[in-house]
Amino acid sequence: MFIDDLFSSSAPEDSRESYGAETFLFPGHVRKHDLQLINLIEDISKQSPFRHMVTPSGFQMSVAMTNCGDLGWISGKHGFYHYAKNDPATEKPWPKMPSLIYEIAVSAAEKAGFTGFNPDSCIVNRYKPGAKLGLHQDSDEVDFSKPVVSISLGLPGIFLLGGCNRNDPIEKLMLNHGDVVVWGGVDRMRFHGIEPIKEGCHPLAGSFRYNLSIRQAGA
Ligand code: MD3
Ligand code: FE
Repeated sequence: MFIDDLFSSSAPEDSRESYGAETFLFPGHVRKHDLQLINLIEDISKQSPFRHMVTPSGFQMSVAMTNCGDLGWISGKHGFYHYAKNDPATEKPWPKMPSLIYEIAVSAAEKAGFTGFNPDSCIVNRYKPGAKLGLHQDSDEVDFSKPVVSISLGLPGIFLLGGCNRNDPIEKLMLNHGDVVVWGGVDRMRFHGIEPIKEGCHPLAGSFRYNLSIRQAGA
């Protein structure tokens, strides 16, 4: 199969919205793989279950998380965030990154102008209504020249997109089922978060929002 088949829109002109110099939203671009992606999340969570990480201040995050790929993002003792080869819950390697997720990420990164992306990690976030993600930067990866690709599934979420300083103005944008976002370059260190998810029922995902964020975490 051609990589392009894995990431295309039904829109005549590939729709791509810019939210910064190197921030791109591809609305609904993976909707055609939605059932497969939901099934992959189910497989992953059977091997490495969803859990609530602990923040440095000792609180449990409302978002449930797991990972796939060679490296997984975890919080260790005292909420020390880092990437690890093994899932501490199973003491085994994380589930392999499914090729569909890998190919979507590489293809999306290319469409956003990022070549040479070789992701080794995918964080799987699961939000139930009321769950949120506070404003933060992603800074635990080794090489910040590599982009992050995000895939949203299930219930919609209001994404908070700030700038590289915590006090910069924040733009709100809705992330819907099947949306893909790519960030990199000058936008890689932007603060971002997710507002509390509203109640709802999605035909495939039930009362959850899922987000896959695909990264090159190692060297
Ligand atoms: C903006 N997850 O897990 S990735 C995360 O919807 C996280 O669950 C979001 O933020 C979610 O850390 C979606 C969003 C993301 C990732 C990297 C970025 C946004 C970014 C880097 C720079 C700017
Ligand atoms: Fe993040």
